[in-house]
Amino acid sequence: MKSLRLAMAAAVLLIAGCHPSGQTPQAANNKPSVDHGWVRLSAVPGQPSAAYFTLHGGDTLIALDSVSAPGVGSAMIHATQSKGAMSEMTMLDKIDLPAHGLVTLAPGGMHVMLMDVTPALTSGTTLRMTLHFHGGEVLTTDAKVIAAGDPEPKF
Ligand SMILES: [Cu+2]
Repeated sequence: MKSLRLAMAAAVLLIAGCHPSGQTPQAANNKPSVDHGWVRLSAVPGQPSAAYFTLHGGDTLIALDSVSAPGVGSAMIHATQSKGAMSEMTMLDKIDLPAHGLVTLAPGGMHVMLMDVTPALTSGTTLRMTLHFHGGEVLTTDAKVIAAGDPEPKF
C-alpha cells in the first residue's frame, strides 16, 4: 500500500508540474507524416516499378490502406520475404503505423508495387504519391524517380 501511495503522490506532482511555461505538451497534436519517397523504375518497360518511403506516426495508430499517383494504373502494398536464396513478395492489405512509430519501406522489405506506369515517368523526374489511410487521412510525398540500375538515393 505504501508504494501505491507514493505512486499517487508522484502522479499529483506530475499534474501540478504540468507545462509550467504554458506550452502544449510535446506529444500533443503530432500528425503523421511521410518523407524520403523514391521510386525505382523497372528495368523492363511495362513491368512493375517499386516505391519506397518512410512513415512517421502521429499521436494515434493509423493504417495505410493504399497509394495512388498520376500515371500509375494501380499500386499494391507488398512485403518481401526471403526463403533461403529465394525471395517472394506477399500482398499486404495495410501497413500499421503505430503512434510515434517509424515505418520504413525499403528494398528487401515492404514496398509499394506500381503497375501500369506511364512511360513519361523517367529517371530524374518526381512522382507525387498520395497515401490513403484508413479513416480518410491523406498524405502526399514527392518521390524521386531513379532508373533500375541507379544507386538508392541518399536523403
Ligand atoms: Cu512487390
